[in-house]
Amino acid sequence: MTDLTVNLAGILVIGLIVWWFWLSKPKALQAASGVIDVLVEGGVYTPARIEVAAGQPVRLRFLRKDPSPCAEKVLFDDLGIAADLPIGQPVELTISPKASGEYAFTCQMQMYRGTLVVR
Ligand SMILES: [Cu+2]
Repeated sequence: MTDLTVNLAGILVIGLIVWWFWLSKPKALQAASGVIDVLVEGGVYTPARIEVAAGQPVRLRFLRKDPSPCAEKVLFDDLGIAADLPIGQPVELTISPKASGEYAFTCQMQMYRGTLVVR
């Protein structure tokens, strides 16, 4: 009986973590011009959804405040871009997406998740 309770509690916690990291909706949408600041803190990129125009280079400046090793890299898998993010030091990436579409950017464990929307 006690084991069952513990298991149920564990499942509940896992469910909350899944919801928080994978299912909660991105909060922000931002049109691009110049440099876009992306804050890396508290398990989310802010903004987590960034809209840019196709064929134009976009500069994203990541500022990591989260000391967790989870946040130490940002990866744009589909674009072949990866960068280390030192704590408290802005890291600027210039990205030139050619084709429109949605490009995910994540930490190396895919807990931080964002989307670059190219139109
Ligand atoms: Cu991570």
